[in-house]
Amino acid sequence: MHSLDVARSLASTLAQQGRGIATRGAARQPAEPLELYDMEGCPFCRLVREALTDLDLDVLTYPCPKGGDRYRPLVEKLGGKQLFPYLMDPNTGVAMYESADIIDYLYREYGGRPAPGGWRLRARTAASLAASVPRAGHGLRARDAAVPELPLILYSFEGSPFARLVRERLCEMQIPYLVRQCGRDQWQDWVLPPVRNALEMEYLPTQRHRQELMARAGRVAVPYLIDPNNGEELFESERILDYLDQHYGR
Ligand SMILES: N[C@@H](CCC(=O)N[C@@H](CS)C(=O)NCC(=O)O)C(=O)O
Repeated sequence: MHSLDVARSLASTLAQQGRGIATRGAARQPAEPLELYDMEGCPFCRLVREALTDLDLDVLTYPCPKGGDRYRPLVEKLGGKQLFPYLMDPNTGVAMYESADIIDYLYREYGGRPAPGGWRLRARTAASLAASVPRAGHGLRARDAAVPELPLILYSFEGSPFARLVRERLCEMQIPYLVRQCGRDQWQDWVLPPVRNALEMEYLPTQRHRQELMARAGRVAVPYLIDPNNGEELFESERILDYLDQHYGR
């Protein structure tokens, strides 16, 4: 069952046509993490998350699935409607709807370069819509769950088929989490961890959170979840999903 989910998530990644995997970094990092009110299965939110991976910007994600009652009312109070994505930047006080405007803002404010051409193209939105299809509604609807006191921390990058499964569950459970971006920035990052191990390849990550993960956990694999509420830390999407169900599911 889990492997079928992974295969369907991989189909999503393929529909993204390579976006949301590599990072080219930001010209400057925000002092406070950006805040994104998001639905994992929403094609417009996906475009914003792809830009965040490209820019290597961490983001505090507040899941707003359909039927969710935790963060949706706040967005309506602040911006006047329940429409997602909605970005809040505590560093500048800027808050906005509309994926294309958010992407322009992120590149202008932090990228030090204009948003790559094409973010506004219909073809790009269509590809993002196509990426939602294999996941058949996952990461869109709320399910009953407890809310942790502190947001969880997830080492992830947008295009990871394994991390997507975890983000979907966090979204459905309306559990806030801080994404530590682990986009690939050198060819060695493209060699999957089991292959790296089998080849006994020396792997020296250069991306900041990959380095952090190596120092912290002894290896680099995404997703990696830290639960600051009880000190639990774990690799492996299937284990992480079980953990979330056991600790926060109702
Ligand atoms: N033009 C907007 C479209 C956003 C949009 O339509 N988002 C949908 C989800 S995919 C939404 O928020 N629907 C309202 C809801 O789910 O309550 C953008 O690009 O950000």
